[in-house]
Amino acid sequence: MNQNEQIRTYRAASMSEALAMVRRELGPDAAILQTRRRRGILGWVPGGYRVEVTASVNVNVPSRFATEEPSTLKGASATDFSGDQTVDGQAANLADIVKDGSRSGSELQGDLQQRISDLQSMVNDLCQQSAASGRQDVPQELFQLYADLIESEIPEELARQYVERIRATATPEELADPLMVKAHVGRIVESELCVHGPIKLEPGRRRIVALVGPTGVGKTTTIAKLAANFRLRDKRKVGLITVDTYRIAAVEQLRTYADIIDLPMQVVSSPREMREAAGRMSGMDLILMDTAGRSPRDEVKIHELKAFLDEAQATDVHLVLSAVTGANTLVRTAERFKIVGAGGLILTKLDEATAMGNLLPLLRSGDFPLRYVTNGQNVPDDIEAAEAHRLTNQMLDTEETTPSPLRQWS
Ligand SMILES: Nc1nc2c(ncn2[C@@H]2O[C@H](COP(=O)(O)OP(=O)(O)OP(=O)(O)O)[C@@H](O)[C@H]2O)c(=O)[nH]1
Ligand SMILES: [Mg+2]
Repeated sequence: MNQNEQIRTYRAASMSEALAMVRRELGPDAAILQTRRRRGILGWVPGGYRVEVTASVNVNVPSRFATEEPSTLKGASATDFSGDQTVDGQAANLADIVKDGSRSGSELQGDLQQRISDLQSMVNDLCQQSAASGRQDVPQELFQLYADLIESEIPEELARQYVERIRATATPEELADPLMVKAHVGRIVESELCVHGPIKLEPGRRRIVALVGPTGVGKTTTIAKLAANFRLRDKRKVGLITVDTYRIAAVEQLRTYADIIDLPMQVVSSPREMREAAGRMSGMDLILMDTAGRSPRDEVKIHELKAFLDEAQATDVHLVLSAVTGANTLVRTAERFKIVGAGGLILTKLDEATAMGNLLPLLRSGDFPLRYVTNGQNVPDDIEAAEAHRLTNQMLDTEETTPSPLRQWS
């Protein structure tokens, strides 16, 4: 067996199935190095799995549980384990049963099933003990807070930091009251959010606002919402430019909105045409520029986009991201779009998010001040100026409020 073959991973629908595979392929001396359970539907689809066991026959480590005192295994199984009570020991018992030629087929099968089920509950309990020991640094009285933060999808490391800060700064009265603890963490989170609120138009100063971002996040729909509100509600002179000529449907999508709201619109297909198009709209208060969705991994396309934006001399480049995106992807994607000068943020699809703690790492990084959030497909209504207090409540799930239409926009 070469170096790569020393450690193997087995996936199965159940722990007993996975352990049986380990035994069959690596034999009874194999050490179980790690077990993982997967949430979700994977175990129920054909070929899917719910349990992953990493095992080795050659790596010279004892089972990671082998050094535990037998007392720490108390309750690992209701069965009376004879002899060695480690996972390795139980695996050896299995081997003895198999080698014992005096047993009938059905006896052997029954014994094996019993032993495998013992082994399964032992591994389950050890996994639980192991998970619980990882939580030891969360103080008992703040465990509910920690669990709530994780439930809100705040990344674990960040949740621990908040718990630590609360432990260091909260008064004993606060610590005794879960609502006060939640309010305290709310104040910390709110103070960290980088939120700048809506675009402010000044008389005599034309703004060119471009929306950029990955495909399908809601750029065009958000342009339509912004345009309709600035034009119809605030009575501003608004023009549209689209550089999304990659799809005919994209141009038509924006043109439909331009016709309904009665706005001038220019279609630009090269950086050279951009300056002329912007020139033709010199009398506007606000030019909103729609761009084609770009994969954050496609550097060539992102540089192409930059050439258009430079030519337009855009005053604001806002990155549009969907709130239904993992915390790490949000941060990495935002990083990639810095190249085009994106300095503001619009978060879309808040209505589809089941939790919002995933937004926190990006919003507290300070690099992308949040300007708007959108919460539905309706143009022009489903957009709000970003507001730190409200967003904090949504993220921590501490308040259910429906804003009035006026507060939504201004
Ligand atoms: N639920 C929900 N859907 C939204 C929201 N904003 C946009 N959408 C929907 O998201 C889909 C994509 O919206 P578009 O505006 O075409 O997205 P885009 O970023 O312009 O897409 P590309 O130009 O293809 O990159 C449409 O079905 C929109 O109705 C929102 O806030 N909530
Ligand atoms: Mg679009």
